[in-house]
Amino acid sequence: MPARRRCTPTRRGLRRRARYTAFLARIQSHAMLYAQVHLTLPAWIHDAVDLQASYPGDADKVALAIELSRRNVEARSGGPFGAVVFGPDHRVIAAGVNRVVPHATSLAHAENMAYMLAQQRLQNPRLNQVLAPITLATSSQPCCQCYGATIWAGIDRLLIGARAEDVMELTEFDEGPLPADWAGELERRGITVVRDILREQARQVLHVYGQGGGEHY
Ligand code: AZG
Ligand code: ZN
Repeated sequence: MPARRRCTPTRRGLRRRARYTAFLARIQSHAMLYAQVHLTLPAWIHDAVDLQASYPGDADKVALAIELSRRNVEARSGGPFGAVVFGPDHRVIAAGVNRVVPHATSLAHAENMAYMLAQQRLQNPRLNQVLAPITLATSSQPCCQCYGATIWAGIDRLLIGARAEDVMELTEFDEGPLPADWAGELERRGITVVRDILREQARQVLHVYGQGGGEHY
């Protein structure tokens, strides 16, 4: 293959650099006041989630959350986490995957995405004021941020695949501090917690992400 020649920048290159410099100057001077946030799931989510399907068992529900985490890694559309909100008929109300890096938003964890989208669909910040019981299935134990969100989202059951220690063993994510009796605190607020559902499958996705040198933050 012929060696690439270093050449002087083209006019197009210079224009692009000038636009980038102007963009940096604008954000550095805080000239733009942002007044809205737009968060999305990746386009593949429509192939992965069937709103008509029923997921009757706890393992069926967590299996879907793990499958979303796997696809998110495969598609490089975010971190190795998936979560799904289910209604009393065992059908999906909303799904979420981690979108932190694509959206430059530390709040965009899988569980938070699923809660926000379910709240928009039901038009209520407390999901179980509309339908009950509401279940959240998550591929990994909620981090400290999503733990807080779980208290106020209005769910009745929390189904968990991998543990926080699995996340921190297999990847470089920091899951943050939780109350020593975090599960008891949820139970006292009426949220049933079931852990270690398909834990090995959930760990496998974390392992693949950790080995692949995927981004963490
Ligand atoms: C995370 N932990 C969970 N459970 N979910 C996410 O989306 C995360 N992102 N970083 N740690
Ligand atoms: Zn989280």
